[in-house]
Amino acid sequence: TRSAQVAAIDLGATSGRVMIANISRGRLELEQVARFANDPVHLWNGRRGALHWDLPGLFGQACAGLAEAARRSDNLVGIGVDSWAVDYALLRDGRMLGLPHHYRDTRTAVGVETVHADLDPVDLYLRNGLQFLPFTTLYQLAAEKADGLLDQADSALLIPDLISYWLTGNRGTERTNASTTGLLGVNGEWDIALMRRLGLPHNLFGDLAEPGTDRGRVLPELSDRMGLPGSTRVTAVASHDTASAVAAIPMDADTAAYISCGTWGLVGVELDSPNLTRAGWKANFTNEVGADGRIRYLHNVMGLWLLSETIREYRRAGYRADLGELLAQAAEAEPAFDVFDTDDPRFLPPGDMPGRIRDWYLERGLPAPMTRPEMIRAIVESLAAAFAGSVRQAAELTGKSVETVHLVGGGCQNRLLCQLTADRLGLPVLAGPVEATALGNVLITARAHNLLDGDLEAMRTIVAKHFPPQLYAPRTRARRRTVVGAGKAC
Ligand code: LRH
Repeated sequence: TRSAQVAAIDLGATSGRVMIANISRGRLELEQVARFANDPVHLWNGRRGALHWDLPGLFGQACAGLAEAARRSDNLVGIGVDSWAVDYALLRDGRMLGLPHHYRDTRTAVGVETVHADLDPVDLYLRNGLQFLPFTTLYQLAAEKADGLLDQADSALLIPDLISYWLTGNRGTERTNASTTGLLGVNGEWDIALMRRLGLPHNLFGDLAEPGTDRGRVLPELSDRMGLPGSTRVTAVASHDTASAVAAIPMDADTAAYISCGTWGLVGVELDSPNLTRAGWKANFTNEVGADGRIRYLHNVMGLWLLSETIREYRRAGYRADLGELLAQAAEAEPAFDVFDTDDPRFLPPGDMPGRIRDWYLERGLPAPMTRPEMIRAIVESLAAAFAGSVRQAAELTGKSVETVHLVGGGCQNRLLCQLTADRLGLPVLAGPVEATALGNVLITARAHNLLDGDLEAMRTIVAKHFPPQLYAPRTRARRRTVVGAGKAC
């Protein structure tokens, strides 16, 4: 049989990329055809400034990437789109109303206040199963309502659905990403009663679609401009980037925990059904929907954001800060500092990260990292400690025996982070693939086009074969072979 290609548009909060996968007879090759920065824009709105995503710019870059993908392939059959979760565009009559807000914009504080005034956070958790994040879509919509913006909209699209809509003219809301809005019940369907209770329109997002659903052909005027075959179709993949990443982790879900580490570090395990316990709520663990109906039971750890914002601040201050060099120096530095709490909400918005981290120590009367290598070491140590802590909690909260930890995404290239995580857990860390998200994306499109078949496990076997992970053995002396959960269920 002739080989075929599928393309992935994978938009991360720091950068976006377009990848093509060449698939023939069970073989899978992945090639990056475009990579571009995702630089948010700060716009004055008449009353205050707000942080937005430059969606038209990202769409332009994605289209340029697709044009390159078309040049490099001879049988491009499908395209899938994934991105970071929770954010959305408001539309009226099919037209976008202003640029989507960035989830790190601070306007959501109002939304949190109004929602929690009406609904006890525990009740909300029992309804939607989500950890508390101040930027979950429902808080953003509540803030939007307070601003009077919701009245103008007749629909909303999550970011990957918006890109798919601009490509095809067809709308839909894909389920894995919808599960991050806070508006899906734990039964996986829209919670209309919750929307009514919060005074939100109940038909904003429209019908839910499963990963693998066809979104139709690329609009002829676009496919002509990009040089795509007229037959190229768009598939709704597991469009939440983390859902795509988890789909492509070459793990045995019964005995593994995972860390999907990019801008965020998403740390948890895969379950067959939601796990709703008071302990899980307290530990801020979430139940997000994964590919093939799996549940991503995980906690959001701050992730590489702490490093990238620190480097950005150093450069802003005029230092030539190179992350590779600093990491090498950090690996040599003595771990002379306590770890700091990476979950502290002060680290969420963009800004002077080294200053905020230093404040965290000084407020507690603790010695603070002062030099740049010390700061990088403290960040990586603290991330590794947070990763290890969340893996342990995931095991405890679900009763799973965790024997290995898979670390995928950009973070798997950070050797110090992988090693320190293994050391802190006393468990082997299996690092890679770095492009797990794009892989999960192309796998679902390929399956929708019958280029491969089988369940999630079969897809993970393909990943394991073509992208064998790198082992980081724990250097700790007292090795425990597993991290065993208590098996408590309430
Ligand atoms: C990672 C991610 C994560 C969400 C956050 C908004 O990119 O999608 O899963 O919690 O961004």
